[in-house]
Order: sequence, then C-alpha cells, then structure tokens
Amino acid sequence: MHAAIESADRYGAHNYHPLDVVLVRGEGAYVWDADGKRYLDCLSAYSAVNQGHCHPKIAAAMIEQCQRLTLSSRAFHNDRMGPFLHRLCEATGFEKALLMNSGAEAVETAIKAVRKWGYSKKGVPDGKAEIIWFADNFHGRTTTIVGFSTEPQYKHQFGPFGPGHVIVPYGDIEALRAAITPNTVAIVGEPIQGEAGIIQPPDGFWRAARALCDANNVLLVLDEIQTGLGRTGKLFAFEHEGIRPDAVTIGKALSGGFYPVSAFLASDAVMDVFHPGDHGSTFGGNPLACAVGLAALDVLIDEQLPQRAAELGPWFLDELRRIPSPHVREVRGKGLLIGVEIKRESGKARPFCERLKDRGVLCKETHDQVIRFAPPLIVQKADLELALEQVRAVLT
Ligand code: IF1
Repeated sequence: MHAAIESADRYGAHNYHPLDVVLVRGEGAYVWDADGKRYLDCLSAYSAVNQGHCHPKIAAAMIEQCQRLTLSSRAFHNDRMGPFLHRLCEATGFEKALLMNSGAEAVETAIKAVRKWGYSKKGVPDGKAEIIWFADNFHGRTTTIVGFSTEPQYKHQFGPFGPGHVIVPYGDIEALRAAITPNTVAIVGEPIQGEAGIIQPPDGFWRAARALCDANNVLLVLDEIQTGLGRTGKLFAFEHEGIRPDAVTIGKALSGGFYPVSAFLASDAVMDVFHPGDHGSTFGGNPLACAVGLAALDVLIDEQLPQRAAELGPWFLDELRRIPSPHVREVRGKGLLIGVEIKRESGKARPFCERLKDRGVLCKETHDQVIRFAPPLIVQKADLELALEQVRAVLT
C-alpha cells in the first residue's frame, strides 16, 4: 500500500472511503498519481474545479495576494473584498453578497437570514419559523443541516436536532403547496439534486414553486453550491426555468478549487436583516479569498465556461446513452452534471468506478447506484472522446 494511504488510515478519521489512488499533481482536466499515471478528472472535486486544476490565472492572483495580505479579519476593511463583492453582484444579478468559506456555512447563513426575515419582516411569532426542504437533500454536514437530511447515515447518533424543518418529496408541487403554513419563511432546495444521484424535478417545478412563494410571502432560496457557476450550462441552474430566487448559496467553483470561498447572495430586502454582530467568520471575506474568487469568476466568464458545458454536455450525455450496456438503467443530467445509474442486478456503481480508475478516468459513485460524470468545464471534446472509449469498455 502507498505510504500516504497508510498514514491517512493510521492517523486520520475514517469518515471517507476514497478510491485507491494518490493524486500529486493536477493541470486542466487531468490529474496525476504518485507513479506518474495520468487520469482524466470526471469529478472535478465535486464541481469545485470547474475552471480546471491549477488554473494559471487564479494561481497568479493567489500568489500575488498571499505575498501582500492574506487575512485582515472583518474587524478592519481590506482592499480586496469590496471589488470582489461588486463583481460578484454584477455577474450574478443579486443585490448583495455575504462571504463565507465552506458551502455548509453559506447554507447556515441562508437559514439565519430567512428566519430573521420571517420574524422581522413577515411577522412570524418568535421561535415558530418553518423552512421547507426536500427529501434526499444535500446541503452540508453541520449539525443543523444533517438534522433535516433524510439520509439516515448522515444524522444517525448526531442528534438531538432542532425543530422548524419540514420535508416534502422533491419535485412534488402539490406536497409543497400543502406544506406551506403562515409560519413558513422559505423553501430551500437544490435546482438539481446532486448527491441524491443527479435528480431533476419535473419541468416547470421551480416556476411553480416561485409562484407559490410569491402568493404566500415565502422566500425561495436555491442551493447552487454544486449546480451553479456554469456546471449545468448556465451560470445558475435556475436560469433553465426562467425564474429568479430571492437568494442563492454558492461555493465550490467560486474559488476554482484553490481555497474555500462561499457566498450567500440575496436581495437587499433579505440581506438587510443582518446587523453588526449578527453573523460572521474569521476567514469569511478575507483578502486572499477575495483575490482568488475574483480571478476564478473572471476565468468562468472570460472563458465562457457555462457555454462550454451547454455545448459539450448534451453531446456527452447522448454518447453515454448510445453505449449498448446491459448494466445501465438510465443516463440523465444537464450540462456537464451527468449521472449514469447502474441496474441493481449489475451490482453497485463503485466497481465500475474502480475499473474506470484503472483505465485512467476518475469518477465517484453517489448513493451506491449512480456514477457521476462532472469533468472540469475547460475539458476538450477530444479528452471526453478518450474517456468515452474507456466508459464503453467498462460498461459493455
Ligand atoms: C462531502 C456529495 C457533492 C452540496 C450542496 C452544500 C454542500 C454541498 C448542494 C456543502 C457539498 C459535497 C460535499 C462532499 C461531497 C459533496 C457532494 F457527494 F455529497 F453530493 F458535491 F455531490 N450544498 N457537496 O453538494 O458544501 O460544506 O462541503 O463546502 O463529502 O461532504 P461544503
């Protein structure tokens, strides 16, 4: 066994079961292991490296900034946060942004914002705010967030959990309508469920949810941490439905994989609930994060990465569907967020991922039966053609 794996096993918590590969270098859509073997990355660190590994423009911004000022804390202003916030709001069309680090923190920020909006603006009685979530959601690992997970493993023996969370089946507009009460402050969901296995709701679901929110004075918040920043072929997945939520959470590719940078983006009316001392983070909005985030956003827009996902995604999806495999139940997805569901009688998805790894294509299963394909958005068609050859070999 590789010594790095041995040490991780010996000294690390066993909270993951990674594939048997030790990565030492990355460039663009490719990564290399300790033996110099090259792999096409079809996971992109769960969509955090949409811009490709070690993008030189983001690296240059990071190096320049880390030699000047890395952390100011929010006790003082820094010269990088304002310009980043300005660019972020301009690029996304939201009025204000609040910077955090991990995706889970952005979701926690959303929870605090919509609850405070509910009490201070909607007039919900103190302590009674309800948020509606969806079955099979994934929003992170904090104790609050796993409290409304429907995956038993994510919450088992991590309780007790707080009240105020309501769960309805994903994509079921009638269930959503029935779940709204006078104390409902927000509906929060993933535009496409990632961890659940790349699950898309029926067409028009989010438009109908938007209408329900408008009719009931409820906020619509979308978690675009995985689907956002180009992955599905638009800057945000909600654009496919022609709607605007009141707020979104983003993370992952907001830094191109260099550094944890997340944000809660919202209208003035929602963001204005925060007053000095209400919320914060030592590292949130730090100058290094802002320099990296600004460069990562520039790369996303200058290199038209959402358009690349829109062009390559449908072709790649179609090629995957054409594979005459006895093992595949369904191929689904949007842009370059694609799931290949393996039939139960063919076993689990993991052995397929292991065989793909041996053939130089890195994928990870999600929820036992689904192989996720989410290469960096800078990937070339020729790279995907090479990957398809390997996928064909493994699936037939
Ligand atoms: C893990 C999956 C992906 C997310 C959405 C918030 C977060 C995530 C929609 C939290 C994080 C991750 C975390 C990682 C695996 C992963 C994942 F397999 F669980 F489903 F991407 F597909 N909202 N997703 O997808 O963001 O706090 O991690 O920065 O092992 O937990 P974070």
